[in-house]
Amino acid sequence: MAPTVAIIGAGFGGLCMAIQLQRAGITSYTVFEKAGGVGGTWRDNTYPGAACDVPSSLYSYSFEARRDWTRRYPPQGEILAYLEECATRYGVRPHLRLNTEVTSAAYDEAAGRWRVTTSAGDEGLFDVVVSGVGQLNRPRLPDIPGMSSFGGTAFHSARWDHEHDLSGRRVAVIGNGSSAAQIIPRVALAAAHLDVYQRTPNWVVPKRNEMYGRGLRLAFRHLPLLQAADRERLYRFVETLVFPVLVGGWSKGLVTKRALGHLRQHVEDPELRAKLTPGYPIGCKRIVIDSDFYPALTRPDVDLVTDPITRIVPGGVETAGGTVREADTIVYATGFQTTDFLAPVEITGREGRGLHETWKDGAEAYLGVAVPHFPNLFLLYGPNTNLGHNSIILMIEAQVRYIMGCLPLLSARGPMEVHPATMDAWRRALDRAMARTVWEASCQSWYKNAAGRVTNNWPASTSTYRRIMRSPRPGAYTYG
Ligand code: N01
Repeated sequence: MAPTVAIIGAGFGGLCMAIQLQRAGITSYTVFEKAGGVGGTWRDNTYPGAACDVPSSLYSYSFEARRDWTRRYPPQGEILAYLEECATRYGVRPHLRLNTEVTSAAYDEAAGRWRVTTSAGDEGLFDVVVSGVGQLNRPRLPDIPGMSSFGGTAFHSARWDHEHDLSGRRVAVIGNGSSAAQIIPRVALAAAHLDVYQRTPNWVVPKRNEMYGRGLRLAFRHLPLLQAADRERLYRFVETLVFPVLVGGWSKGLVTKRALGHLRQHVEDPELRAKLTPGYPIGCKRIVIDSDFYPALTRPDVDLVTDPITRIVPGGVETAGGTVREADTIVYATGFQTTDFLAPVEITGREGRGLHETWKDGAEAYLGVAVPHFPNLFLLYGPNTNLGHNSIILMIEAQVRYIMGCLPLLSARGPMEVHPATMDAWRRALDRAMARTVWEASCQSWYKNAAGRVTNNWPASTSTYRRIMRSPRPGAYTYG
């Protein structure tokens, strides 16, 4: 009999898992989704300018390549519509439990199954649990004194208040990461004045976001091989040019030069340019890919503020030295809680072990997918599987293929649990690879936890990951 599967989350990962089960004829699964619709991060992030900074050819499932993107870098609405279509086309919808948050999953050793409890107060038993909650699903508000005293309107970038009209307002955007870089040019157009609060400058490279003309769209639609070739070409390009940047390879100088050239081209004022020049190696934080960010900062109605924020006051933002800059609106583009994977779901494995307690020194998983003492629990986009350079969908698809390969094993041999010795060997290999990368030593980023351990990123090429994820090695697991 096919195993019963609980999937947590209906974003790119959870949907991919559901679709592959469906395609394999396994319909004994439920997708629990805390929100009212599918799409995950592409449903949550609706801020003005929200778009993907990964080329569209690489941003759909390989088995369902979308052929009518309107431009090279697709806007949020198109990606969300694509995911909604996929859920319908592959028959996932009857398996969706929307507005239902999984609050806990506990492994019942006697039954060899997972007891899944939801916010609706019900419980169900499943053979397998697959987490598709991802790494960027919980907004992180900063801890700045006085935030609650603010008299205007404030919200996080991933919870955009579309009722709030920015026209005629003084707006403060706190943060300058990938989200802020997309938001700032749009807000600058709408607001009366914009202050951008930058704590650390980012490396920025231009984004050639051409529209796909009718001819090219028709060609992609009717000549799938053409689009497949485009996908392959882009894949090879990022693997050979961008990945080496992250490990100090041949292209690091080239990409650094490109970023500095982009800054010089758009920012003439030497003082502003100096403020925007990063003091850490490129790639240590995620590289911002955007062509509109620098030009927006040179507008007369936009100021870049680099004095540290000391507190929020009812009328605005106070910086070191006591200067208060007035604001009607504050946008916290301050990122996500990225290192407490799977929080706040309470996951309990064998012998009452809590997952979060197990991960108190940093989340880790064999291949990013399996954790010792947690049989038949599989993670999508789990620890050490984020990329600094390529499409995360490639990683998710590799993980789903791998988990699909585990299903016959666990059906035949009983609940499968990665061997602690396998996990130890995996950790050592990861540590060796991580030591070559730019991430650990050179800067602060969302890739690492409070102790400085890089818990989020995959330290080798995407091709390497896809190769080792082709199929599970039965000897890596114990059964029963
Ligand atoms: O968040 P971030 P994001 N005071 O964590 C600043 C993906 N993404 O939402 O660098 C002042 O990168 C913080 O400053 P610092 C992508 O993977 C993808 O922008 O810590 N500032 C930083 O500038 C991305 O990496 C797309 O010094 C404070 C900013 O807030 C990830 O999402 C598009 C502060 C946070 O930047 C997250 O991006 C958008 C404080 N107290 C995002 N606290 C695609 O197109 C934080 N900051 C695929």
